[in-house]
Amino acid sequence: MTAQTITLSLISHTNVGKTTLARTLLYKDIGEVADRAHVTDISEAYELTRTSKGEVLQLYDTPGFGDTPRLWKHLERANTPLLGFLSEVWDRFTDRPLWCSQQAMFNVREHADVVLYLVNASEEPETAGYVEKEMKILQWLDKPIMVLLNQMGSPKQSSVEEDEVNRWRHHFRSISNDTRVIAFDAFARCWVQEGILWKEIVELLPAKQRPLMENCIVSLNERNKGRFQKAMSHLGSALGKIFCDREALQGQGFFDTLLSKGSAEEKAVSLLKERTEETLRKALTDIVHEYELPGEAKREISKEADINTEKTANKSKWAIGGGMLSGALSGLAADLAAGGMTFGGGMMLGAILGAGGSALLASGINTIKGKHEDYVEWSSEKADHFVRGAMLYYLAVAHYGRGRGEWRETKEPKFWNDTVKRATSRLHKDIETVVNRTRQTRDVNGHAIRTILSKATRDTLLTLYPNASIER
Ligand SMILES: Nc1nc2c(ncn2[C@@H]2O[C@H](COP(=O)(O)OP(=O)(O)O)[C@@H](O)[C@H]2O)c(=O)[nH]1
Ligand SMILES: [Mg+2]
Repeated sequence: MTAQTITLSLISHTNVGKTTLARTLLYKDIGEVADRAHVTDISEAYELTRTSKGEVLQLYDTPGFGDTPRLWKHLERANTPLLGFLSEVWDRFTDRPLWCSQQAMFNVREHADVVLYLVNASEEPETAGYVEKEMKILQWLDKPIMVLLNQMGSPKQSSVEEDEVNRWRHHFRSISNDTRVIAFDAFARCWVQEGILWKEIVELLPAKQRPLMENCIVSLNERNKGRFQKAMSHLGSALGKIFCDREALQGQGFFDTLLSKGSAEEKAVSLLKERTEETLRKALTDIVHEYELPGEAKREISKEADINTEKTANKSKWAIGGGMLSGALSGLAADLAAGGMTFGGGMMLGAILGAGGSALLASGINTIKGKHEDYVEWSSEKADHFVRGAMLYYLAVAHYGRGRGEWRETKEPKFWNDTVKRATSRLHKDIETVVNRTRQTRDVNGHAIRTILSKATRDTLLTLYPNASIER
């Protein structure tokens, strides 16, 4: 360790989620994770960032405290509790809890500039008796302590989350008056929360180390900003491509329609939709990988969307006779939209493509009588449904801690939906204008859409995390 390094030590009771959180922060599969005690039995350092000047922020994943009542009794008996305990020899295999506790304490004493003490927030503060004793031990080691609440469950509205954090703050105040506590879930954390943690750490460090930490933060922010911009770029260009896409209507005889072979519009819509699905799926997989998550946007979800196409086709059949395809689609969309885009029965891609909330259906189709040919394209009128779907998907990926394993689509909290909807409603007219311009200028890379999508997403993240700051 050099003077150019700041060291954070992840400490907790065993099995709370240190290694999982380390993976989430490092965007790497380090160590071993399992739902049992003392899986990690030696401390290991990993680089969180290295600046161009060689300054390093490093994170130690450590073995957890174990058998805290016995450990505590042991410490109480000794005259100089820490020295006594740390100089004793514990067997790594036959007395794993005390060996691991000792390793964790060595690590803090020798290396830590700041201790990140992780707590399982799915327990009640009052019943997690080991917390108080472990905090006391850490206080003897005399390093600044930051408490992180892990296992918070799925993301919550900021006011609800704040109430929960306050309960723990209150509890920690009885141990030490100035303990800092923030929510930091290993499974469902968002990268913007990292900024909140780094700011807290600056304040905990001695003044002479702060400039070094500030430089490391610049480097960490660059990485997060880069990922955000790339994700917006993948989604923006997908939307650009989708809105510039059109499918020509092929001529069709009266008997084809009579024999239910499908109208020219239906065929064209189906082809357009297929390409749209593929474009979206690819962009969604790209953002999953941008966040260094294993896995991809799955095919099955597209199948789910296909079922809806089926329904659409049936529903629209009578209307096509009257030459009102887009009207039929919008009518159905209105029914679906009335319930809002809930994720009750659907998955993320499904939400964009048709299941549950139906952005595609809601977006509607324009049948255009062109100069040379007739064609269908997505209507710009409700383009914000697409934008909303893309934002919801982005939120899901940005909250998917890598420690959780391979990317899977999950039901997402309803308040995201409401927050995203508010952000896109405010920009409704602008989105429509941008989409129309995208078409006129054949902006297939979606530059203009990306700008408005980034704005709406940034606004949403700041609504979800009012304490965060996001650089432009
Ligand atoms: N639900 C949930 N489970 C978690 C979270 N973090 C860790 N876990 C689980 O808790 C268990 C212990 O995790 P691990 O990282 O090995 O804990 P460690 O002993 O503190 O390093 C594993 O089964 C993890 O999947 C979290 O934020 N939420
Ligand atoms: Mg571990």
